[in-house]
Amino acid sequence: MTAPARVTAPARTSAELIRAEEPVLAHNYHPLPVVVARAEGAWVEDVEGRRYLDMLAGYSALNFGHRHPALVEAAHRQLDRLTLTSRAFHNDRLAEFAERLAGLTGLDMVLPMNTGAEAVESGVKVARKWAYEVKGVPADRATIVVAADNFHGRTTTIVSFSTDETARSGFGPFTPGFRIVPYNDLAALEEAVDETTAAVLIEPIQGEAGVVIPDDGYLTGVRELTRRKGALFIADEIQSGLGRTGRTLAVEHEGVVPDVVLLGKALGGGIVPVSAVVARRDVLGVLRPGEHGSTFGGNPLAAAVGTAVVELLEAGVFQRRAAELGTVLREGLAALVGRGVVGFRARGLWAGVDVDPAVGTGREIGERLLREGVLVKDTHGSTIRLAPPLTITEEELTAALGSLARVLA
Ligand code: IF1
Repeated sequence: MTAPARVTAPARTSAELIRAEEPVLAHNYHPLPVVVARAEGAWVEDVEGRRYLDMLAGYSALNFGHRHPALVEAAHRQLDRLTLTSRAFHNDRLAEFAERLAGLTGLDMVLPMNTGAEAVESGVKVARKWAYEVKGVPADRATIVVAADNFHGRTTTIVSFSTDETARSGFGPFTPGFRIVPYNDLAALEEAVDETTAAVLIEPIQGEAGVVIPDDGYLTGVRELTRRKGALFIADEIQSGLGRTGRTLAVEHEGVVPDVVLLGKALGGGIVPVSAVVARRDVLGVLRPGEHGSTFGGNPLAAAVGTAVVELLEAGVFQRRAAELGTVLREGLAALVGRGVVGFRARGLWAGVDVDPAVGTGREIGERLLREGVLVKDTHGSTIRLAPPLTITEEELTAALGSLARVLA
């Protein structure tokens, strides 16, 4: 990587930059002590030039690696033409983005937004409106059923249905109309879904919970139950989607087609925030002009990058890579069970690894791996998440697993 030309004031060191943040940046994160300055592919470089293998990939927002050439090229090309019009006018990028994203997911219609939480909020609003106008639920009586240990974002409505006290406490009063059932429990879902239910909103694999994969048949059961009871099946694929699990969408592992799919993170290629609600026409068709919107939703720069992301996924190469390298990941983790790892869950290039608490907390393992030149993020307790870019090579993945073995020894 060529370092950019130095500008005016002498650059501050990592330590100086970390110190400078303290009085002026809200403390809503506790980052590992590394200050990234450059990145390419699966590798990041800190201010002092130390290199690290990125095994977090922006929580799956960097599925195509840092600065994928095709995505950077699409962004540069659009930056030199048009970046924002608002939706008060059409722009020449949005039709193709919507057509190709709908085609990729097998659904009919797209509502373009920016962050994952906005896609989730938009999905909640559309499901409620569909319940009143199509299903005939009495006004303001619609319920949405969600799973315990969910993670769908940080807005006040979304944390209203979180079961994580850290995400909720201090942010009330909360939005009513949500029912919480245990994940992976069809009997509990059967009981919670009734004539007031607009939708069931679940992650096909629970990310923040620690890459929790439901039993085979669960997603099929949710699909059958929601169809039988006339409720929408909303799959939050913001973290699990776009190649991460070895398929375009994680629901494909059971051949299930939801009524609504929520996408985000990697849809923006790690360059701009791009999210979307993709759904059947009779669901998104409930929205009429003026009823929902967003200043940046569907902007031409986002649409150009989003289209380039969809183009990367259309051939299925990244999905196959994630599936193939996923075997290397699983075998590597299986070899560590009993050697510091007490259990793991993995699908494609995505794993939740439960480390023996006696060996260390997730945070401590992250700090040790940092010193080994590998970046990971713990989820809870002694569980770490592994989610490298799908462009990682087998050698890089094997090296990362070797580092994990060393820090667990
Ligand atoms: C943070 C967690 C992951 C998501 C799913 C919606 C959203 C997310 C399945 C909202 C976002 C991010 C949020 C980010 C860290 C990361 C995260 F640790 F918070 F839970 F990935 F697991 N649905 N997840 O995973 O998307 O609004 O953030 O674009 O809050 O620190 P967003």
